[in-house]
Amino acid sequence: MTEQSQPKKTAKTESLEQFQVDAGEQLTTNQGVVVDNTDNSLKAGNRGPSLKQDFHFQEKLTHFDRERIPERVVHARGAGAHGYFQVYESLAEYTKAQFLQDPAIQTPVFARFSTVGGSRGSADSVRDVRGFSVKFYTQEGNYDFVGNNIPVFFIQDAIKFPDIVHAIKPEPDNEIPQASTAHPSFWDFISLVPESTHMIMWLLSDRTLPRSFSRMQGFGVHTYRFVNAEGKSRFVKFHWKPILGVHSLAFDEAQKIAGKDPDFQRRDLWESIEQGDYPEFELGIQIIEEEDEHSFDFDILDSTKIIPEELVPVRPIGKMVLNRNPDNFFAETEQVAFQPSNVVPGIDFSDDPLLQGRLFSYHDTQLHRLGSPNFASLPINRPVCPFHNNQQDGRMQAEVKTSRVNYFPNSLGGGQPAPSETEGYVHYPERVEGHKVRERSPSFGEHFSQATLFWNSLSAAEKEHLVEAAHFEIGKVGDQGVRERMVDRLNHVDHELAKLVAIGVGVAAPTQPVTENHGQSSPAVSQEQLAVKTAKGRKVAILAADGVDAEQVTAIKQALTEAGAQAQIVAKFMGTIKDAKGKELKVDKTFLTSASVMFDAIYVPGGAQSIATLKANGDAIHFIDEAFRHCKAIAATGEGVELLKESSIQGITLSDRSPQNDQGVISAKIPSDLSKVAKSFVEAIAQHRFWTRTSKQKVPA
Ligand code: HDD
Repeated sequence: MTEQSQPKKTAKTESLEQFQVDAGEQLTTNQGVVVDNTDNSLKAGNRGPSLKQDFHFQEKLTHFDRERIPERVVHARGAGAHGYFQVYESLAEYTKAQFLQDPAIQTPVFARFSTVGGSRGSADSVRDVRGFSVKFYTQEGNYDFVGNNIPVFFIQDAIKFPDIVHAIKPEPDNEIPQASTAHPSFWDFISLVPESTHMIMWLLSDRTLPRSFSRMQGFGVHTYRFVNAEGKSRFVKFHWKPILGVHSLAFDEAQKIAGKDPDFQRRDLWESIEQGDYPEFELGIQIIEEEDEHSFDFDILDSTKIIPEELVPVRPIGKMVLNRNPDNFFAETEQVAFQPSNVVPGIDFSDDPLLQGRLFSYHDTQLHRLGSPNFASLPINRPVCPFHNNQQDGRMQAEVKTSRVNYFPNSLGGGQPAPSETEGYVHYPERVEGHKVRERSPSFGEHFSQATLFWNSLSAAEKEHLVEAAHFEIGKVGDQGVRERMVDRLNHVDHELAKLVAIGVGVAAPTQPVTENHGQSSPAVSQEQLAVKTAKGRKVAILAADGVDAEQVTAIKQALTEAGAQAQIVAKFMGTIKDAKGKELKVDKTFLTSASVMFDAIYVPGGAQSIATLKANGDAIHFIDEAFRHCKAIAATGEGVELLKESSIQGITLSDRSPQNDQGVISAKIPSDLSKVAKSFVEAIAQHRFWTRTSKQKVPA
């Protein structure tokens, strides 16, 4: 990145800089004593036993022994980035939150994206919900948005959270499986908890296989409140939309990536920021007037329900840009502590029983995970506005509080720090009454209608993927009773769906629907509606060997670069290859260090010798077969078309003369106009995937 394109420093960058420590020149102990030798412990004789007085050894080893802290009990695997948020126009009508008033203000943020079930070292690309957390460092204190890439949740009441998480996590006897819901205890729980039905429809959909963190939505899930300066409250739901559109991996691809590059999404986030392709998300809100609270046929406090965008449109209010990678993973991404209870004046809670429990749980978990009530003064968690109170001492208190008083009221400290009568956070004075009961409101009682709405809204390809996911997930359950209960559950959603799933999981198909499908849909939930046709940020493999036609490579590569995509030459060995005229071309990856699943598209340039070599290389053929199976754009020019013919791809017309584009396979045997081929290829890449490619199942990959 050039010096000029370096992102502007934010108040948070400056706050973090105070704590930055460089590697230094001399190795010292933590006490600052210079170390003369760190390779040999102190011994009695050079073959003798080690000595207890070796303070350097003791310090080095004892610190090492304590390097790990407990991982997050959920969302342990994640990646973070710094950036800023800027509102489009003042939202004073709805909220007094200061960071939502002025379009000129850039509020620093730190975002963390995560999987839910896997451990810290698990793979990124597994089928799972993704966490979407944003800490806004506002001038009125930290506001934490702690959401997911799915707008609903498994359960309605926080008291069931330990149960659902136990069911999701590896089973307690053998700790199998890692980072996967495809196991008996998860589906056992789901099959007994009807309120989870809507969520598992989303879980089985492509939403849980995002292509990257920058290509997925984020949702606040709960209904929150906005409160304006006059004290008027309205309900609000939050939605983040990625500027690059919502795109997913193919399931088989995601599973293979988990082995080939377990850091796939973390790497993508990191590299896109390093390259200056900053991930951007637009924040939108749905506003519901207080008097409309009960005007829906579901309860807006029920986190297993969406408010369909057709009923309440989403209004875009601002944009987040992530433009700086963390300096230290542990200090920032691991130690960042998100809490839905971190709100600023103008943003308040609703009575959603799931949210209410979260308001307790996150603070509690940070105390355990970070080990001290002083976690809030860790560099990444510190607000950028002044903060003072009488909370004292505790483990790892790093601040030296200089005041003589640490209580309120006081006279010795001039009565300070004192609460403000004008600016303080005032909880919305909602009127509440009722008996103390352990009950669920009857308005939370209907569990299938929105699951049906979701199913009805999917495209044919999305439905096919969902059924395949169900075959996989429920098919991994040995217990016939659980599988039968799940088919029965899906029969409450849609009869056809239940029949399609039943075939794959060895259960007799239900003969009758439980209820007729209501036939309603909400197009906004289909991610095909949210796809953005751009080749920006896409990765393209150019398969080549000695003798490749460099003119073709250059023309296509240039068009890809102009479209914001990145092209890499993949060959048998690292180093260089020679083009047909003997000029050297740098190899970026080999067939061993990469795989088709790490790219969005493939290009095979001509050159008789290059193609003859690739034809004899099973890895090159497999590259093409696999990319075809995963519905990716493929282009071939000149003799490159011969390599496609050698592969197992089928059901596609390949050109013997003028450029041809059949279902995303672009071929030009006689490439008279490379710019036309390039244009067609870029358009195909921008389409992301050709999910409906008819013959894909026949291709072994
Ligand atoms: Fe949670 C972490 C999102 C329900 C208890 N949750 C956590 C993170 C995200 C979410 C994104 C990771 C934060 C980070 O990056 O550090 N959780 C959600 C959403 C929920 C939800 C969108 C439903 C709408 N969670 C939920 C409930 C409870 C928790 C009902 C408990 C009552 N969640 C936790 C936790 C975690 C957490 C145990 C683990 C690590 C952490 O908090 O910091 O407290």
